Amino acid sequence: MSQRANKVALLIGSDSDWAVMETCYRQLREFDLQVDVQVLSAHRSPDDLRKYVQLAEGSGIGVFITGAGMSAALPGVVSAHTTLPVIGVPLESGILGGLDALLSMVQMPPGVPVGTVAIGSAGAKNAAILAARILALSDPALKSKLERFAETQTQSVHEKGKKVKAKISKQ
Ligand code: RP5
Repeated sequence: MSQRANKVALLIGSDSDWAVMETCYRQLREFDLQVDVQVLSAHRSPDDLRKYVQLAEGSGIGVFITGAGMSAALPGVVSAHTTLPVIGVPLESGILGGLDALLSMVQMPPGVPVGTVAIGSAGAKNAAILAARILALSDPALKSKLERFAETQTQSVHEKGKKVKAKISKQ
């Protein structure tokens, strides 16, 4: 029998992707999620990638987050080898500023979905929150953490509003 699917596989195409994807890792850990980080490339280590994805479900992975730049085949290839949800984070790498990776991830053919988020660190953070929301469907404690996260975020907007009003009142 396979384990409960409550872990996140965080895959990056190269170590050069980690500087941005560390944001994703930190956000996942803030939700106390178990994260398996792997450098696996669709183009440079295709056999290793396929083997990892095929074994992942049996090892308790519930969702994949994949960050890659340039032609960014990583999330599409992962999605081709699994029925688990796959989130793609397009990364800036090279002269096209991440637009290349964005289009590669978002333009998947019908039948092989990749949920694509924004380019760079905003996308990396949202990928973590989206993965947590997916896992929270079967984890009430994680859902409570997401609710607290949203409340804290709302509170920070209130504080920003107060700061702007204070600046205006001094003018
Ligand atoms: C992609 O190529 C990786 O995801 C990375 O964003 C980009 C460049 O890789 P390196 O040349 O830095 O290893 O496969």
